[in-house]
Amino acid sequence: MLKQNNLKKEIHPNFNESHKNANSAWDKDNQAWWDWYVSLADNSNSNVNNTLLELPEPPKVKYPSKINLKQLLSKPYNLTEHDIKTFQKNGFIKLKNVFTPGALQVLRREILTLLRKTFTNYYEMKKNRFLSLEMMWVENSVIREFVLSSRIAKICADLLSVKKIRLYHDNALVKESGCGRTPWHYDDHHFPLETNDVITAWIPAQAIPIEMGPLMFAKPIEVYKLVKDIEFNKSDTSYDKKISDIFKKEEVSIVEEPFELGEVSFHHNLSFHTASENKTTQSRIVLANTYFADGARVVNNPTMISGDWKKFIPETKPGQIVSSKFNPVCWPAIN
Ligand SMILES: O=C(O)CCC(=O)C(=O)O
Ligand SMILES: [Fe+2]
Repeated sequence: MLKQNNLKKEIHPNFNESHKNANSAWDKDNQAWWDWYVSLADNSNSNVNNTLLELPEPPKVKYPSKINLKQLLSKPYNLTEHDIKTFQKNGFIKLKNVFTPGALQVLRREILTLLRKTFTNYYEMKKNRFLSLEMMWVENSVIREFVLSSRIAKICADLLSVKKIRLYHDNALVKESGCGRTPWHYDDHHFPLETNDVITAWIPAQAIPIEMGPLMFAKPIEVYKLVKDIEFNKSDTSYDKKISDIFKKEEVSIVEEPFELGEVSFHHNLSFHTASENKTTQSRIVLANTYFADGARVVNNPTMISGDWKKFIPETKPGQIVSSKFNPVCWPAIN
């Protein structure tokens, strides 16, 4: 069954015009950052009279016990040399069966509970929004298992071919029904880390069909060189449009594929990516954990595009090595 859609096009009211200069620091929270950020996506090709695909709630499965979950999240994944080469060539990889349906049901339940707690009128306000939560692992012991998971962290260290990695941050990235596109970007723009050994594990808490807006990637990794000199524009959709035009003109290969339940993508901070609108009636709930090679420093000049970074790396100045209590070593596992 199809429903009326109303994809968001206007700049969200939380966007503050006072940010005249992309070189200034971001002075608001992470949610305001995402409200601003998705307003930079070009949605001119999406038809407001479009229809939403009616999807049922994800099917219920048996919950794993606490001990079982801990074991699942620390069990090594069978990563091959070919996987590592593919990641290093393309800048991303999608791996199936990283998590079980039971584990993901726990993750989804927990993120939904936090959304309801954080946004008191969650069900009324969520339509067309990109909602985000971060630093969940500090307070929530269940989410902590997923963020500090040695199964995930070892995959990340192996894909980067580094010995030791730390957490930059966790992020629930919730693209609600009717929310428009995520702009084209690479994360090197966003993370104020003086290294390219940075990787994000993008963990869907349900299957993501094409209509829900799975993360999509341009490949190989080098395509960032085609667009790295395009100036970021903080107040309109021109940056997103220019990237898209160049990729079309250069016939860059774009991978937009659904995520089956249990599938996780891993992307490098130089990998260009975007995501389409959520044209379904269900929330696209994802946990995105970013890790980096131990020893990295904060860049000398973080900008507004680096968002709320001081919250993720407290008590650390530009130029200093990142090792705060919120950036624990996740691989090798401590316990
Ligand atoms: O979830 C999205 O739509 C975008 C996520 C993203 O850009 C990232 O995880 O780096
Ligand atoms: Fe990103």
